[in-house]
Amino acid sequence: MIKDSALIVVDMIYDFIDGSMACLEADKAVANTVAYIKENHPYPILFVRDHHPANHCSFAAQGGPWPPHCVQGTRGAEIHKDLLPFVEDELCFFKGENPAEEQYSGFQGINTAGQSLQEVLELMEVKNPIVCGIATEYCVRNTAEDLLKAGFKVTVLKDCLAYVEAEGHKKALEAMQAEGIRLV
Ligand code: VGL
Ligand code: ZN
Repeated sequence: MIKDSALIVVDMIYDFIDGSMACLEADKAVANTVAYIKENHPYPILFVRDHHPANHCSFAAQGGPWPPHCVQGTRGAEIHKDLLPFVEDELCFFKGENPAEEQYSGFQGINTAGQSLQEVLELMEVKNPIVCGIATEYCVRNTAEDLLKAGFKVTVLKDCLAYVEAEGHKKALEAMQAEGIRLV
């Protein structure tokens, strides 16, 4: 395990795994994340959760690009059961709750105590966050880039990612690497 680190698991949520926005390689990404956690005992483990109201602006009915997904109170908004043993409520950060705003990045996600992911990382003196999750092209990339901009040294676990499109996944990985995000 890397010193001063934390694992940030992004949107390993049913709608991105087997639901309305099922992503490629999602089962593998979840299994590899569980294996990574068991082998490395990363601490802390933070979870980002896409968590939309039913009328969210990113849904097609409102003119957005996506089918309804991760709607608050539905199974599709829940974290995969294999990860639940590692979830602590105060380390879950919700995003996309404002109906009028798209929010791909988990960086400004908020826990139920009202603390942001950024704030909690700083409180825990995390310097070297490790990111995995779904989808590479959207939430993973935006979260990793926001961390980098804020001065964190960022690592992405490339075998623990799922994606909307193979080509977009590949391009996002190349872009992140060129920006200084470490891929392992
Ligand atoms: C995401 C599309 C819509 C993501 C969230 O987490 O990558 N993508 N909402
Ligand atoms: Zn969303």
